Amino acid sequence: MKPRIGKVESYIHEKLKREKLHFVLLDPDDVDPETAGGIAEISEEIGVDAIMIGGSTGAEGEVLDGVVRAIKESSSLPTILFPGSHGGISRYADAIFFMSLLNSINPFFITGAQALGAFRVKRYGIEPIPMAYLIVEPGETVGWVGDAKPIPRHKPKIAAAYALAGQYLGMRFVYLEAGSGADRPVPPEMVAVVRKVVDVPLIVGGGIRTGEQAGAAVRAGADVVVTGTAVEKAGSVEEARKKLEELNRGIKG
Ligand code: 1GP
Repeated sequence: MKPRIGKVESYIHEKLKREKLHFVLLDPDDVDPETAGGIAEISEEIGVDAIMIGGSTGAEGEVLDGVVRAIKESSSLPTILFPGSHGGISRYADAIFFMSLLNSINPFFITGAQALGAFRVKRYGIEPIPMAYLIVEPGETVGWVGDAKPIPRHKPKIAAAYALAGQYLGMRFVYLEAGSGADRPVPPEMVAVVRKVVDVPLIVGGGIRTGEQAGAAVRAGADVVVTGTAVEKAGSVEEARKKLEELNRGIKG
């Protein structure tokens, strides 16, 4: 039996036929529901493609539900959970990156949290999107919390080997993550080497603050660019809009 591709994953594939995509990540530990709703609304207006919701610390329970609901009320963009563990599941989201942190040294982050969360994803009817998640230096909080052995920035072949292993294990997306708030994004040279090796869509995030950095990721071969901190820290709604426009232009050209 073939795996059933859900609505959100089909939407991503359809859009990728025409353009590169921009996902905005909101961490419920950093933004309140009202701010999250406001950012989601602007995101939709300017042509962002989806909202991801999650974080490594505290993005759980009522706090997570409140942010997901506020986003759903303010925009019609797909909402995709980006969980730090099985705690990061909300019944109000459309989909979940059902991800395995392949370069963790702790089996909890490779298969353990996934097993603990699987029944809840099924019960709530959230669309699972299988994804290989790879932490690149510096890795930031998610690298530390996830017991990752971050891939050295100057070793793109290690990233490519893990990414291909993820694809061969059946994962339908690969995510190269420098860590939220990283002072440098994943090097474009690494993105390019991984792009050459894998066939599944490649997501790149962590430390992308400018349109130029977002454009560099796309030119190197990223299909989806994720931005979070740059927008969350914009300071005001108007600044957030400007920042989102700049990042979106970098990605969509
Ligand atoms: C983190 O890749 C995302 O998981 C986004 O990172 O917050 O640095 O944009 P930033």
